[in-house]
Amino acid sequence: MAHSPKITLVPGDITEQHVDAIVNAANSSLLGGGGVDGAIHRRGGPEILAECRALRAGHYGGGLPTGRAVATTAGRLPARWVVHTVGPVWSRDEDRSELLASCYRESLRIAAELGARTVAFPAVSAGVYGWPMEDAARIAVETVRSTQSAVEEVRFVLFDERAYRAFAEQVHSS
Ligand code: AR6
Repeated sequence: MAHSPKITLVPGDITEQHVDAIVNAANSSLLGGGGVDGAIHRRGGPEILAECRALRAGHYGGGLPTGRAVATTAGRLPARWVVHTVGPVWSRDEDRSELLASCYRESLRIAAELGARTVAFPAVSAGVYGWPMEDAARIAVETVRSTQSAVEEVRFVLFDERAYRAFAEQVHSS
């Protein structure tokens, strides 16, 4: 039965999480980058990139659009799958919140299709893509809370103290 997943917060590194699926804050090329994307490919090994390349050669020739998600193996990581999603670059002039919410909804949809029950997310768009952390945390928590899913647990894995505090504030204040 579908409910809204239980939310947990964990400080640390998403590549170390023993969950069914971890979400990667990728870019539309799917071919790697810095931040959490770099860490996932480094720790997960070349199998992940090989599947990403195959996706680019096939269905995603033009890249993965912002707000969408796609899964690959997790290679050597302790998870079973990596769900790659592309967050929006933060803009002062344009409200792109719906695209960021879509990253969480689409990642949960893809994870549930695979049969994942536990899914770990980083703070998508809140690093290189410049999204203010408090607002990124609000959108992440609100979106998961308003999504019905077969996924039972969403674990936000927060890499630094500031991110952890922002997510804790959202979870406990609303
Ligand atoms: N575990 C958990 N969180 C992490 C980790 C980690 N190992 N490493 C970084 N973070 P970012 P974005 C945090 O920049 O803003 C890449 O180059 C980080 O502190 O990884 O969506 C892609 O290829 C921040 O809070 O993702 C894209 O080009 C959060 O994860 C672009 O960056 C997201 O930061 C995507 O930028």
